[in-house]
Amino acid sequence: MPAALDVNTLAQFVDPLPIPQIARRDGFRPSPTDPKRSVPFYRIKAQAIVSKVHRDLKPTRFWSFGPSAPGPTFETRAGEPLLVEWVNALPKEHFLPVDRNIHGAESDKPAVRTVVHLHGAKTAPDSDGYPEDWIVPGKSSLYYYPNEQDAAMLWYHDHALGINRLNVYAGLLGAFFIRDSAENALNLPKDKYELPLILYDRLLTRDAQLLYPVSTDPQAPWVPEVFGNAILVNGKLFPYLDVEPRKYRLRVLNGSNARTYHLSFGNNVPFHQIGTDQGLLPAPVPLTALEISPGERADLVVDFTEHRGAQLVLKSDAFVVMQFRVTSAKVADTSSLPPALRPVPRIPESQAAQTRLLTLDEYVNKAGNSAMLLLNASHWKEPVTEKPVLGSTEIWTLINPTNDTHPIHLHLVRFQILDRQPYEPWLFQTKRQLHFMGPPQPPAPNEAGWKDTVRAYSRMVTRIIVPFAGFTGRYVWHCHILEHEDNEMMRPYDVIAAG
Ligand SMILES: [Cu+2]
Repeated sequence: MPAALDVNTLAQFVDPLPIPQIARRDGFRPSPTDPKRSVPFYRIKAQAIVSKVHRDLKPTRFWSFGPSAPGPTFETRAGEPLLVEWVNALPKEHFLPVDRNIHGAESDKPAVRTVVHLHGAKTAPDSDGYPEDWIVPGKSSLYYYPNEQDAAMLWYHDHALGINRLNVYAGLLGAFFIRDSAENALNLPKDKYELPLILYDRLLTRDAQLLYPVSTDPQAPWVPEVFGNAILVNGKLFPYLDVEPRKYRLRVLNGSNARTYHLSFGNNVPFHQIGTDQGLLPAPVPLTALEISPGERADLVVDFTEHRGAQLVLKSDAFVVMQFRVTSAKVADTSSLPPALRPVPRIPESQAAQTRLLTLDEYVNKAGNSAMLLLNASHWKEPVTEKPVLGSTEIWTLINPTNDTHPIHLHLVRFQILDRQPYEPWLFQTKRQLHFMGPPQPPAPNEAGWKDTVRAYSRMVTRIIVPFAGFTGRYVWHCHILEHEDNEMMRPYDVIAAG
């Protein structure tokens, strides 16, 4: 493998934080559900680009949606549908190592395939980016997004079976905001005071190219997780941002393959979390540190008023992420941080029509290394076993005997976390008995909103309550550690019509 870059040799805070441009409409098209109505139409091309991640590095090759990675940010409003033609304009060869042992990426499949999933969207199955609905270079898919859901930060990314981890690592992702009047009425910081912070770590070589590692076994190149040496924010390494001494709204997305961030400004600088994956929390939650796993989003309000003239560094564990330079000018901040945001009524457990026990399983090879992960001990190709009824509510009990946290994502739906409880894995594995080792722990206040991705912690039972609403048809649920998802911690599920 080529040598990795020593990022500590680079100057920090020499590049301004880039803000992805807003996606531009390419006209209007008839609505597929109501041809008398015309809806905004976008054409977005997945293509190869080069981009400088740092002032002192050579340009890096990426694949992106449009001319930059991350791709353009969609801005839309609840109830305002739109159409996107996702075009595969990628080269014919992959520049990252495709593992032909992985399901769906066998040697009879084209190396370059893409399909786009809008994470967090309530979308019909034929526009949800089913992993087998990939297209090859030269083809495109027209997807319809009704946006009939609360204001939230969603994100779009590649979801192609067996190579999703490579395509997202290459840069195929971007942000998608839905706004609504309830959010507008809160007078939160907006326009230039509201910024996406799209985080992903990448392994960079000394000549600043993406390195996707492989195992030492050429027969099985898959690695169980990829962690980078460089944390990029909106595509830059160690960026800075000039801010005014006032409130800012930061929309954080963890778009990493495997890394969980623990973000803080150091010195216990307080901030508030006002929203989670699927929109606003009931009330702002004061924090000094934020844990965020792949796939999750956090809506933060940071008040720089008390830091006039200071420089604050955002860190994650030992990593420097970015710098905020607070100007010393006096400014008038007319935005608010209201004490109440949006009601999130807790769903009573009695509402659940069914409870499913679902295991998160890891399998090791003879050398003791991780070789594969499954959901409920089932491969992707096995018959569908989860068939919730449209309009019903279910409890999904996620049993995690592994040593990893798995961020579990369900397509189509939003859910609430009921609790997490430590249990004894061996008893469950041998006798299928759930023996708890401690009391159930309710979700932290900053998780007590609508979620679409939940951290299932090691040796814990994590319970979520899920109303299945929107559409019938085939969707997927999976771990959002992309190496796990590809091999093959992902399962189809069917939403079925009430009998
Ligand atoms: Cu996982």
